[in-house]
Amino acid sequence: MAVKRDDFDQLVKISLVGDTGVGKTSIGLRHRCNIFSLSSQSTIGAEFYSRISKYNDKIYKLQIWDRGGDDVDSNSYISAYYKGSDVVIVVFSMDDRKSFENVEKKWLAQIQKYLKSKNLMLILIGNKTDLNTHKITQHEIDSLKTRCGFHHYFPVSAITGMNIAIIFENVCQYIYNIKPSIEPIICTDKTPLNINNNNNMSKTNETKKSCCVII
Ligand SMILES: Nc1nc2c(ncn2[C@@H]2O[C@H](COP(=O)(O)OP(=O)(O)O)[C@@H](O)[C@H]2O)c(=O)[nH]1
Ligand SMILES: [Mg+2]
Repeated sequence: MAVKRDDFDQLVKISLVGDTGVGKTSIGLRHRCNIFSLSSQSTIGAEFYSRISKYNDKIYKLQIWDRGGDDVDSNSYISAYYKGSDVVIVVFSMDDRKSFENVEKKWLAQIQKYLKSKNLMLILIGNKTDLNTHKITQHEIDSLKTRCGFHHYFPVSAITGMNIAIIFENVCQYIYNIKPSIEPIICTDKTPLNINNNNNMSKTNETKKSCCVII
């Protein structure tokens, strides 16, 4: 069935977080365009893209936010980034131990501070599984998942595309089963914009109508 871009039942905000370099932007690119680009550039501020997904009889507009500036710790930036999130995906890299340690130490601590939603879906992703320099054991991942209450863990690779589509299918399934009615995110044109313009995130009619980016 052909679905019009703005014809959907629910808007679902998904926030990607994790240390710089773990592959958040590459995962987004793989999901959005099914490509991998070696020339990925650092994300400045925050960007989002939208994808329409269908699950059973429902059509979801997934709005995926990709955060740059991990070192920006202004309360207003962080709080605006998380605001209204239905799902948070925390990414670490299989070849970077520090990025794994920061899942709990930095990212979960931040999520707990800024997001109070009781229905929040938390997903843990270990990216770069295509490399054979894994620095984290499955036991450590399982124990982190249980300890921190992640709903799912997915080993993925933005290079091969492994497991990336399935993550978003799981999101739709969760929303369908657990959250029958999510309030749409209301953004007005007064929301401050500060976006890098290396993709279609500039302030076009489309973004004015749909949503915003913060810094
Ligand atoms: N081997 C491998 N490299 C990856 C993968 N995903 C991203 N990268 C590389 O990791 C670097 C950082 O990726 P990027 O998406 O910009 O990370 P971000 O800072 O978290 O957005 C880039 O050089 C990517 O080419 C992956 O699945 N496998
Ligand atoms: Mg990035």
